[in-house]
Amino acid sequence: MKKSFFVRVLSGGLPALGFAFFAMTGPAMAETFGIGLPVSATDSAQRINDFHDMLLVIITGIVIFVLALLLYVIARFNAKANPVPSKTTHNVMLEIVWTIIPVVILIIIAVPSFQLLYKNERIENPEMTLKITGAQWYWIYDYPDHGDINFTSYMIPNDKIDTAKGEKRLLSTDNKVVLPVGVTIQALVTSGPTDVIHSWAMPRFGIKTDAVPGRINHTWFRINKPGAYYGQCSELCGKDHSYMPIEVWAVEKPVFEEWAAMAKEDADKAQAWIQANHNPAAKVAGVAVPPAPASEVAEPSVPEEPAGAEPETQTVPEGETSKGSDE
Ligand SMILES: [Cu+2]
Repeated sequence: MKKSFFVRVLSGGLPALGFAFFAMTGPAMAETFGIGLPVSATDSAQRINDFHDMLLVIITGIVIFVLALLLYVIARFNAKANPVPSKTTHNVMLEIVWTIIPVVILIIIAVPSFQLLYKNERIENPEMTLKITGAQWYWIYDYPDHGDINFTSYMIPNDKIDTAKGEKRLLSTDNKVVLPVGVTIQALVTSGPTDVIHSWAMPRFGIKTDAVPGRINHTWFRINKPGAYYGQCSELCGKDHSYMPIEVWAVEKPVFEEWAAMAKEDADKAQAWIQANHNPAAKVAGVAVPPAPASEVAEPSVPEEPAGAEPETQTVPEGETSKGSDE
């Protein structure tokens, strides 16, 4: 007789799936199934991931051990199997053991946990500074070491998202936070003097730092791999709390230097240049972005804005796409 679907799944499919599941590494699990922590982009985030994995092994062992004890007690000492219960009330050896073992487990957890805190908190010779200011509901970025570059970063509204450029709904911003890879960056995080508390969170960097008005918090990171990285405000800050994402573009150092030199003079022009020529978001999305002709790069077709206008319209790509589709 033909095996039923259920039997075939149980005998072949499930073990194969189970094997594939356990054979996968943490990063593969994160990318394939969306479970586990995001793939780390800094050593700090990697240390957090490793610590998490170690804890997972320990708690899994404890859960299995306690479950096995429970099952044994249920089977061995129920009223039917054990009609005459023992009257034992104390066992000195047992009490010492079940106090000492948990203490040892806690020490095993505490030592790497303090190491992790120490390593992730301490900044060793930062090579550059990024100042991050939270505002209702966008971010302001300053690069004090690069000629006071300053720009705001707003979420791209849903109807303007261009997936061909690798833009992501609710995550992509008009101006990107361009940063170099392999450089120790100290981040000074604060909030506008008349604003509320925000929080600059970047999961793949292992960072979440509160932006508090009148106070400067600091953190640091060193990005290992070029790419587009996304984060969100992580402190309830008002009605558009969920619409002030963070988009970091990590690029090679020479590209960053070129961008910084340009941004010092004209931040909008530099954003247009980097978005046309070095778009890591598009590479992630599997779309190759052809470099823009030199003429366009030199003079991006941004309409002049009156001072104080909403910065939503300041990106160049909009102009480019409408030009392409109309003709
Ligand atoms: Cu916020």
